[in-house]
Amino acid sequence: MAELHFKQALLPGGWSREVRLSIADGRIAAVDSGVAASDADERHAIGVPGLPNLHSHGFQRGMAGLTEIRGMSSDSFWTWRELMYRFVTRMTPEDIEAITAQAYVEMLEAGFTRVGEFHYVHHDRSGAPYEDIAELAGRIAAAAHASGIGLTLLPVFYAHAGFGGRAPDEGQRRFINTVDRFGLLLEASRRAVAGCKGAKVGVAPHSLRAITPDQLAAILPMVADGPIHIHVAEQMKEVDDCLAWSGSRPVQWLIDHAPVDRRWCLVHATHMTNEEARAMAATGAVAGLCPVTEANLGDGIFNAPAFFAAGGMYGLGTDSNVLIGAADELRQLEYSQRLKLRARNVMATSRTASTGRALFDGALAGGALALGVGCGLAVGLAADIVSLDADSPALAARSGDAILDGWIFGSRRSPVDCVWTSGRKVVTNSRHYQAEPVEANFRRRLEGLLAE
Ligand code: NGQ
Ligand code: ZN
Repeated sequence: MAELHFKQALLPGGWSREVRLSIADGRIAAVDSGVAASDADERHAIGVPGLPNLHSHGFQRGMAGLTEIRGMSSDSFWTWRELMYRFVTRMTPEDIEAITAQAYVEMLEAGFTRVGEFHYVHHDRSGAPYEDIAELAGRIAAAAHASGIGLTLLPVFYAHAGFGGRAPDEGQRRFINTVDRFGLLLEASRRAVAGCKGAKVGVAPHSLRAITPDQLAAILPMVADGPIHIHVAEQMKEVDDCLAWSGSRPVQWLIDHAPVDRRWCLVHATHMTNEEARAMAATGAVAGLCPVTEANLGDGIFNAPAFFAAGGMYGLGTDSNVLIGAADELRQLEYSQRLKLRARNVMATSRTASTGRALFDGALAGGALALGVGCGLAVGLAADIVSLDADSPALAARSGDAILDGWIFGSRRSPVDCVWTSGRKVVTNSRHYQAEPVEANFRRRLEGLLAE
């Protein structure tokens, strides 16, 4: 049994002073407030729950900063996607594992303790399945295992290049499955994550443009429980194509034709009318917001006022992993709304006047729901814990919610000090215990990939 003591910690009911967390078998076995530290306790100043990162494509970390050069025609999400597809066609399983491990180490150092990996690169470079059809799912699991991050694997079903069942492009060959082969892949993926403690497996129809309604109906029953994730309404072209195909906008189509509920995470859901935002909030589905990537790709700005007024849930994803930061995602979410609405403290609520606290609470609850786990520093839950450095200048003389505001809005250097996942301490002094070898391997793999 390990005992951690915090001068102050954010518990489900709010901030408490002099908190001892007892950890057994990777879970929080007891939470005691108002108790002085004993000699046996490992002492820290500030404790907060680790955040879930509900949407990641780990391999895309390898192309961070490599797509910021202007092309021949005007650049867009779609020209970025061409470059991404080119990167995809080169990677070996070893490359994918090394790059993903680097991404996961960075996530842990940023304060994320669980990742939802939206995993769609399944096949070899020619597009043929590997001998073990879940070879690459196994590589993701290995990266998660090596880093210690909690894993919710979301095997992706991808079949088409556009609405109406358009034949897939050459650049998509590593993603493509039939419904039957996807069933086998899902089974094999469950086996592939078996060695990863606490791992969960959900399912992810990639997007309405990559599947048909019949395929969607066929794959949903393949997971009796567990999260269901889908990309939706990220780009205006997708909205226009969906309207041309069905007469409905994507979020509306999904609500009308699929059993959308709390098991669902609608990733991006950027372009919603007020009516769609209210309808989506009523389903209980989580909006998977990826503010840094959405800014990088020029997606647009989420319809926050309508969605949150209707009580909608949201969580955060680092998606393309162009920059991995929990505070960065939260800040970008708030700032994009401020710029659009020409207002301040948009995400603050009547319950929590502090914007940082409202952002943090929202992302914790929605992220955990979307990844199929519980959240917070509470008895019975996984001991996923982050300590913050009280000596960080951005946190000077702060307590309670002001700590979160200082971290999110005022820190240049991250104050994330130590991180525990399932009770195991994997980050100390802001550094992951495997950061060096993982980074060396990442560098070697990238040098090979980019030299080709
Ligand atoms: C993805 N990215 O799954 O990585 C997609 C592009 C595709 C975003 N939607 C891939 N941001 O559409 O085929
Ligand atoms: Zn994505």
